[in-house]
Formats: sequence, C-alpha cells, structure tokens
Amino acid sequence: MFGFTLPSELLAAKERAHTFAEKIMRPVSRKYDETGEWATDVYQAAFDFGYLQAMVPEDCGGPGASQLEEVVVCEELAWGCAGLYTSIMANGLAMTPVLIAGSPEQKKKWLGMIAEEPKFAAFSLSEPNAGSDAGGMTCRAEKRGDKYIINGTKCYCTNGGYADWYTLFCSTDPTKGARGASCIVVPRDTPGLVVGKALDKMGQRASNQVELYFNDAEVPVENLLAKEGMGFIIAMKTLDQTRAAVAAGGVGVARAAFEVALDYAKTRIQFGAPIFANQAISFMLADMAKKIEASRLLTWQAAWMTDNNIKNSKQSAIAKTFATDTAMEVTTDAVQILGGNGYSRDYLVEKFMRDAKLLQIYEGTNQIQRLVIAKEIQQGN
Ligand code: COS
Repeated sequence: MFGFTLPSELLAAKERAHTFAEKIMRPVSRKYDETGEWATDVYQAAFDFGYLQAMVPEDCGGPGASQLEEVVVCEELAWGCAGLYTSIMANGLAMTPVLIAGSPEQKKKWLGMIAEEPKFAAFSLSEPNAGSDAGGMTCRAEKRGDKYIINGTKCYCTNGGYADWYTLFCSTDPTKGARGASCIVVPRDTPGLVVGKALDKMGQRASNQVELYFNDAEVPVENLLAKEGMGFIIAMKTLDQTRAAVAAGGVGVARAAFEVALDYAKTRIQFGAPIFANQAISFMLADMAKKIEASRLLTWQAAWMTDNNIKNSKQSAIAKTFATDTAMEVTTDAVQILGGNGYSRDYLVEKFMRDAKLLQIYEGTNQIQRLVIAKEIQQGN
C-alpha cells in the first residue's frame, strides 16, 4: 500500500500534539525564552501526554512510539516552542543508545525509570576539542576491577543540568581512535561528576546545555552498553535515527514562521492593497510552502526507514539538512516580510529565526551532514 496521508491514529496523535503545543507551550514560550528557566510545568505536562517518555518501549512501561509518530509529534512541539521541543526531543536522543545497544536488564532499569515519572536523560558525545570530529574524543574510562574510572570534559550536553543519567561516550582504548570508544550509562549522583553552568544562548533559550566534568568518577562496569569499542558505532546509529526528529523540528519552526508571515502578508495594507498582492512577497511565501512540504516528506521518509529497519544514514542526513536549512531560510524570510515588525519582539518571528539557527548546528552540523551524504553517494547508497 502506498500513500502520502497519515493513518488515522497518527492524524489523531498530530492533532493531540498540536493542542499541547498551542495550549501549553505557546503561551509560555516567550517567558522561557526570556528567562531561560527550566520549564518544570511544561515537562510535567509533556510527561502526562506521553512525550517525555515517547521512546520507552511498552515492555519497559512506556508508550513505545514509532519514529514516524515521534516526528509527527515533534513537528507540532517545535511549532509550539523550539526550545521546549529540544528538551523533550533530546530525552529520546539520550535514550536511543540504550534502545539500540542495551541488554533487556539495562533497558528495564534506565528506560523504565523515565517511564515512571518526569525524568530526563542526556546524550553526552561532544567535547571542547571533539565536536564534528566525534571520533577524536579524549574523555577516558579506565577499567579497574568492577569499575570504570572516568576522567575528562564533555560539553553541549542537552538536558545535562536536569538529567538523572547520561549516555556518555568515552574512550576505553585511546590507541584505537573511534574504534576504542565506548558508551557507558552514568548516573547523575556519581561521585566525581560535576555539572557545569548552563550555556547562555542566542535562541532555544528554554533548553539547557552544560559542560560535564569527570574527575575520577566511578561507574560500575555493568553500565557499559554492548561491548567496549562499540561506542562510536552506537553514536552513529543513534544519530541516524534521531536526526529525523531534528528535521521535524525544522519543519515545525518553519511552519510556525510561515503561518505568521502568510497572515501578515494577507492583512498588511501598503499602496492600497495587501502586500501579498506583490509577487515579491507572494513568491517568497510560495517558496516557503514548497520547501516546508518537501522537508516534511523527507522527514517522514527517514523516520519510516528506521521503523522498517532500513539503513537511513543518507536519508536522515538529507532530511536533517534540508529541513533545518529550510527553517533558517523560512524564518529569515518571515522576518523580512514583516519588516520592522518582524525584527521587533512584538511578533514571534524574531524568536523563530534565533531558534532555527541551532537546528543547523546540533546533532551534527549541516556541513557534517553533507559529509555523510557525500560518503554515502560515493559508496553508491
Ligand atoms: N552506522 C554504523 N556505523 C557507522 C556509521 C553509521 N551511520 N557511520 C560510521 N560508522 C562506522 C564506519 O563504518 C567506521 O567503521 P570501521 O572502523 O569498521 O571502518 C567507523 O564507524 C568510523 O567511521 P568514519 O571513518 O566514517 O568516521 P569519521 O571519523 O570519518 O567521522 C563523521 C564520521 C564525521 C560522520 C562523525 O564523526 C560524525 O557524525 N560527526 C558529527 C557528530 C555529531 O553529530 N555531533 C553532535 C552530537 S549531538 S549534539
């Protein structure tokens, strides 16, 4: 069966997520953008709606959402507020290494915890000197008896200030480069783990990114996911899955800006007519609509491939790049269409534009996505 419409249960999920975004996120999005405070009220509601724990499988007590459902919901959440969306979506990012590589016991323990009450996990890959070159990580875990002793610094750890546990990527064998990387679950209360202060950002200010400092932090060896040396592969497989949810964020932010710009263009009178009457404006809106629709289809495709166990490194990188570049272009054009009003804080489009920028940067910059796409097409994929 081939079709482009969502099945009824996903249409219902989309409608429900839109209601959540409209009634719970939008009214407070400006407040959390200004204060940068942690939105406990929104995350409690996100838990009640099943969004914080969406990726927890049913046998671990969660809703076990498909990737397609996740991206359908994420588009709406990002429409509501990209900063709040990032906190919610990044819980799925942090859980995915456990989903991919955890033993049944590890899944029950770590994912089950997220299903019980509003709790956060955080994905910790980047380091001050290993961002795009993720394989160059130097954070080190040495095995001593039944413990790993961890030393090093991580950065840009989303939700890191509020997480109960971290999926930490670190080197267990520095002589092997990326092949010496491992993924270890680190509980927040680990002695020797210090959480740094939050990054003060241009946009998505409701989300939280911190540095993590490990000083002889001790973690039981049973917290290792899969085997030593599998960390880099786990990270890459995780990002293949989760980049579709970032793409969905791009679609949501772009759509939010498009709606404001379209409404404005139809009602703003200049030279005796709505500015939409000028092709200079209506063609900008036509291009926005075109790119948003294409972004959504690419996003759905990448998510559908994950759900059907089809390798999607190329498609998720394409979706992430296309949709988040679209978000940047559309939000910038929306500010332009609103002119001076667009640049003012009286309208949300200036926030959408600041928020969009981060989507082009996190979960792999769009330059790295092009590297992934280039490698894939070189290999004939
Ligand atoms: N799935 C499975 N395995 C993968 C993979 C994938 N998607 N991508 C790479 N691998 C494997 C390769 O097959 C290779 O295995 P072998 O050692 O057996 O050959 C190994 O991983 C190393 O791959 P590669 O040589 O391609 O690694 P590079 O160091 O060249 O880096 C990029 C690859 C740049 C793509 C990677 O470092 C990356 O994604 N960087 C961005 C990181 C990122 O997104 N950071 C944001 C964090 S979240 S805020």
